[in-house]
Amino acid sequence: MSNRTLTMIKPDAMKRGYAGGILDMMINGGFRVVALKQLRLTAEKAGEFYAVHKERPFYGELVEFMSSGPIIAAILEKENAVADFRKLIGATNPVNAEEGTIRKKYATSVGENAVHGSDSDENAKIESDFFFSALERF
Ligand code: 3AN
Repeated sequence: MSNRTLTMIKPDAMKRGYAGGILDMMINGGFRVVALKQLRLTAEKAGEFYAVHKERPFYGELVEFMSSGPIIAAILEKENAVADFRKLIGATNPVNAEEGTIRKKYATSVGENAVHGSDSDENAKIESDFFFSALERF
């Protein structure tokens, strides 16, 4: 079990000014910020990040959306980080997200769902290395 996960605050939440509120929920949820940056993905980089979804019907839409504006990427630390963070963000589709979750409060649709959270320890490492060098982690 690893104690780190990778999150992104997605373009929809950034555009609506929710970044501060979302970071607040992460920190109040017991997660420590190990690394953090604001950046805009190119379509190519967004496609690379979501390569596992390449065959899914929503892939093109997802790549377009994730490169449509700035995002915040961060590595978060907590015991049992991956599973606990998935609990904090809530279901992929905000309609199914529980009360008190980030997606319940801030997401608008299954595509534009405000935040990303790694789905396994293995992917948390791959995704963290995608965004951050060793010098950017504290
Ligand atoms: P999660 O983000 O909860 O891990 P995944 O890994 O199934 O969900 O999907 C990755 C991303 O793809 C989602 N965050 C969402 O933006 C997008 N996505 C997933 N399912 C759909 C869908 N049915 N239609 C449009 N976009 C979707």
